[in-house]
Amino acid sequence: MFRFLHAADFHLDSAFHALSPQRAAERRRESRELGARLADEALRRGADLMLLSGDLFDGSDNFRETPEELACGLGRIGASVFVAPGNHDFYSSDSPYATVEWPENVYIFKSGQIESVDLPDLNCTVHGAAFTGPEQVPGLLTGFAAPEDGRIHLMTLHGDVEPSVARYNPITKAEIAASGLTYLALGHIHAASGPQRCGETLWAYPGCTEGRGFDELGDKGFYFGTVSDEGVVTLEFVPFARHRYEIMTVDVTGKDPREALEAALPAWTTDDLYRLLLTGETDERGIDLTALETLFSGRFYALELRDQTRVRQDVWARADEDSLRGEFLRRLRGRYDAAADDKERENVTRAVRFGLAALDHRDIM
Ligand SMILES: [Mn+2]
Repeated sequence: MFRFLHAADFHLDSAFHALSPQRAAERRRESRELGARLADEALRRGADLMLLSGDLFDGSDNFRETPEELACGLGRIGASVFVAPGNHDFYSSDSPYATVEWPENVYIFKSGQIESVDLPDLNCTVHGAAFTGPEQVPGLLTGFAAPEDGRIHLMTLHGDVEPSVARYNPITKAEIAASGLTYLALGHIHAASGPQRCGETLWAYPGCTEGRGFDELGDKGFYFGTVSDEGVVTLEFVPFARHRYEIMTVDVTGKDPREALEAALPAWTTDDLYRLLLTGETDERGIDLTALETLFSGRFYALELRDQTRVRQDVWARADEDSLRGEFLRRLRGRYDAAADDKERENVTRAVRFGLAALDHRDIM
């Protein structure tokens, strides 16, 4: 029996454009600690090998320290580490895989041909290949079949299973089924796939280790796997991200927005980045987003509030009045009813709020 850690898509040195410059710098700094954190985790769990399936770096113009610190962290593990470069960190003579000194236990696949490394102590062979450019159109797994030699056969690859467009190492399920592999450790897709089976081969995407935006929500991490002597693989997903992205919808109809938020939020959000969508109906004053942000922002790593509420129906009640207010409401009501979509209704709602505030000499929020 042996144990392995499978991770991918670190995208180190991502820019984090959507964050404040201070938060962005902090997250880039944190991301440089990933190698050390993974090493601690691999040592604590007694991993016998590590499979890293590409896109470890976001691009080719890294801070020099980033690959150096990753190399340093991985060197502490002692166990063998296998890296299959992907489309963002493809192998070339000026990539960090060539320019940084990697420790002896780290094996980097460098070519667009499958290479195989025997690990006799584990009765195992690890196969892999690299992207050598930003795209890899011929599938790297095409025609591959592991020898029937009684060994466990693992492979690490960056690639796209059954893609609609073949740009990033297209892999068919038939090829996986014909591969004879015990486990195919993939990278490229940023959501964890769960264990998948084609023929006798188990395969999975662990997803990215850290979400980078509101399109990468929830827990992110890696797979920790066990291979029995009979070649049965079990996978455990290990959440490992420092910060999670979450989108939450809070209906504030008939409630004080502050209380509605208090009731809806989980107890612990300090490390996480939240987008809170306020929905439902509000009175003509709407929601004071700035005040809410001041109240709540300290509870989050980063907070984004969006007002998607509609103005309550009774706001229109005085549309029959023979007054400036009545005239204003009648005109806006006409536009609201004729609005083609939600966006337009939202604009009319905003106009109603601003207009009524002006008529009542209230401050506009
Ligand atoms: Mn990729």
